[in-house]
Amino acid sequence: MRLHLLLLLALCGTGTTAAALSYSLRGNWSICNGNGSLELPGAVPGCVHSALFQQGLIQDSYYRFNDLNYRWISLDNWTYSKEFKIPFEISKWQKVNLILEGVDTISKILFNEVTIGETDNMFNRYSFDITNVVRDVNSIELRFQSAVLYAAQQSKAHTRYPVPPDCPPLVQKGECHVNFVRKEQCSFSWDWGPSFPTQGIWKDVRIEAYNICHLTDFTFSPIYDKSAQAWNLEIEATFDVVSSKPVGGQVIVAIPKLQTQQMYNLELQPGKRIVELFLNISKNITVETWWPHGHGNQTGYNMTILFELDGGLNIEKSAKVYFRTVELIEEPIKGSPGLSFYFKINGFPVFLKGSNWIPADSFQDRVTSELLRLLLQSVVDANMNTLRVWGGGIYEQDEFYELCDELGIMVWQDFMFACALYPTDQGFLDSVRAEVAYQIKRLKSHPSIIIWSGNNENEEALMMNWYHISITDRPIYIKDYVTLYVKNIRELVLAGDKSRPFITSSPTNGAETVAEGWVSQNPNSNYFGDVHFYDYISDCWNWKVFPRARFASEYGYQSWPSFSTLEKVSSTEDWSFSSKFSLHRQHHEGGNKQMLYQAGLHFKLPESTDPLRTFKDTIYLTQVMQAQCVKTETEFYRRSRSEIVDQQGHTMGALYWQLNDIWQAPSWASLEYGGKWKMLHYFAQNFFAPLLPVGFENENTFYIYGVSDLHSDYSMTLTVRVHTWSSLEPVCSCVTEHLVMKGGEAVRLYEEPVSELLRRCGNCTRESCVVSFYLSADHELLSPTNYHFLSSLKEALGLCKAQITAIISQQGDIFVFDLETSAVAPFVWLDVGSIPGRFSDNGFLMTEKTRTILFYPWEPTSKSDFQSECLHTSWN
Ligand code: BMA
Repeated sequence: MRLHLLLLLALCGTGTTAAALSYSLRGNWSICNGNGSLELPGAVPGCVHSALFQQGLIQDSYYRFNDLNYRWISLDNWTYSKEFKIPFEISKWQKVNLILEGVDTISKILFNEVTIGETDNMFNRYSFDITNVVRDVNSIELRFQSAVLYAAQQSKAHTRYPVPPDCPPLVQKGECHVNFVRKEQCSFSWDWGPSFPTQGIWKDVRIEAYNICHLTDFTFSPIYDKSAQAWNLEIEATFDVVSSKPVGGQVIVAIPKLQTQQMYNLELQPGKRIVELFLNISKNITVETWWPHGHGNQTGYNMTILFELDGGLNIEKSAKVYFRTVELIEEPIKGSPGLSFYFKINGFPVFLKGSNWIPADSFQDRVTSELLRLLLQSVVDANMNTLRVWGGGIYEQDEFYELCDELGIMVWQDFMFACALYPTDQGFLDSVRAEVAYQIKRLKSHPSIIIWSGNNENEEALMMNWYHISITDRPIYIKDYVTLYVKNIRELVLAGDKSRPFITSSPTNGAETVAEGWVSQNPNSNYFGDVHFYDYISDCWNWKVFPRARFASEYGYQSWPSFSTLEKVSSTEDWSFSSKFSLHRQHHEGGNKQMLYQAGLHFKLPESTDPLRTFKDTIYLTQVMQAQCVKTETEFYRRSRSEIVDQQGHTMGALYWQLNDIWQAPSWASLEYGGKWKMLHYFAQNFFAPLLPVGFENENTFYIYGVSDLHSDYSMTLTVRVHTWSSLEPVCSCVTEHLVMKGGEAVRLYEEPVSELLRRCGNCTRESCVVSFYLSADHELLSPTNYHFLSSLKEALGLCKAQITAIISQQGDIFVFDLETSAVAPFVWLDVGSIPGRFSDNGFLMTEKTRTILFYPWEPTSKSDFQSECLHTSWN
């Protein structure tokens, strides 16, 4: 048997003492249900659903209607237990703790049959002193209570006034009162996700034993001192000193690459002690800052800290330190009432481009490092620089933030409260306070996190009265709101992390919300803060329907995931748009109808005699519609960055809803469950390009704006082409004089009345022609080729079904698709089913006879794999 024994410290030199021993309790445990009728082995970290599946006792929980079939699992009260021998002499240690990094959620813990504590918050880390109960051979038991039953009890016990919402909308098929339990809020169902309120030990468990003193927490923040023009590092180390006498010694902090080394003397008094160290980095040394993706490098520096304490006790830590500043700028704007809302990174205004992150699976034990890397790599591959970790999910695992640091992804970090009002009785607040303090400590060293935000949409829920609270009762709820997010969460943030801004909610009006007493009359104002915007009725090709806001942190449209993704969790009878399955997986009221309605505004809806063809074409069309809608909206936000129009504008952020999927179902996501790119994600790669020409019409004049996220000005030309739908030869083409694209600006590059453009280009009409355009310099393409439709495609004249062929060849690990088309083709979609990987571009407008597209596989793939898959180049 392999012993999970880890010697935390190297023993070196004479008289050196081991600081601590750690024994992991990961691995195999026993699980049994409430009445003992089911007993099975289960992995830790893990959950009951995964254990049942691994034992073959249930099917894949995501298959067809299993979310309903397996509801019993979360309504039962399960127990996790384990017996183990500690492989070191326990009596030699002064203090022994049981550390649980994450318990999901409500449990009572027995150690050698003695109750040592309880848990009620899956976001907290728990440490229990077991010095007096631990033996050589031990038993541990976590007796869980169903979180669903617990939430119901808590809500019932809250008799003074209701705390809405009680239950999710019926279409979500979820559980009630999730706001009464500190657990992933979307695990009780969401408008894109199933209800799987898991139970289990979802993170690491271990026993730690130590003498003299022990380092329990370690965190740091780089702070730039403007007046001294130098960087400082504030380091905080928390010790549990178990020695009865003070422990003295010294600590040496070193960042070799910055030629920085400092030594401090210490004296630790018995008890819990916090040591604060300030490390000054000489202003004569060049510190390379951390930049978001697309703005510079993500340079980090290795730091070591060595505590040399009395009795030969050495404690060593190492970490990567990144230096960057972040400011949230809220200041008056000329020509517009209200305040700006944008971020400066290292003093440079940055337009935040990206999306919203939700949990990658209902079962966190299935979220592997590979999956995280793949999803986050797809973020930067699509030219994004920001993710908002949305408040209805989880504070992500360490690796998520490490990857964001490494890849240059800025994180807008919500605290985990969403779309609800919350109770504020003392027990609830105590639990939240412990959670928040712990998460700040765990996460604050990450440069990727640029802002903390109190919750998702709760200011709006309150002020727009989503829950029909009578106006006379509202003050009670406002008081609770302020208690939770301002008097508790905000205070903890201010005390624990001075290195980044905090806002109470999203959407919010920022400084205006503060001025109005922490709740604004209209938290979704275009003049302040951020907005969330959804409209499924108006025509999304009309940019005038979108809010000219300071910052759009949520907006989007639904689509269906591809057939190859759905196929894995469905059976033949499910494969139609109106099947019971298609209705079941749609958790947003009217969602399927809305998609067809929006698609129908510009496209003919599929109607093949083959029902499976119709289903696949409908899926495809929902993806076309979603991609085109989010493109129009995002381009509108990007081109609004430098302008004030009708007193509104200076938009400095576009984060669409939502990046990823939790299961295989229709949703707003651009990445399917498992990571496959929807058409929207390919579009995002283009509409988030650092240099982008954006075309649009206003009052029958066609405009092209040039958007630049670059730091300096570049000279280039704009090429504008017009094609008829019926010919691969452009009917006209013009190239502008040299233009200067100003860094960090959106400027008008081109303007022409549509009638003029049509007249100039032969016999064009709105229906027969399409415009495309790109930026280049010295024959080098500097932007994606963008396009503008002059009419709906259902009215397009001369557009015929193109014959497209593909010849596939292999070059190293990459596959080359040489395409040839018989006619102009919009939304050309290459689909290789479930072969993991992505294309260099997809869903594109093909106006040239040939085009080469690359396929980057994510796993070893051979050419023959493609032949067995359907290669699908279609447009209906
Ligand atoms: C907002 C989000 C999510 C939701 C999305 C789509 O409300 O914060 O709660 O999934 O819109 O409806």
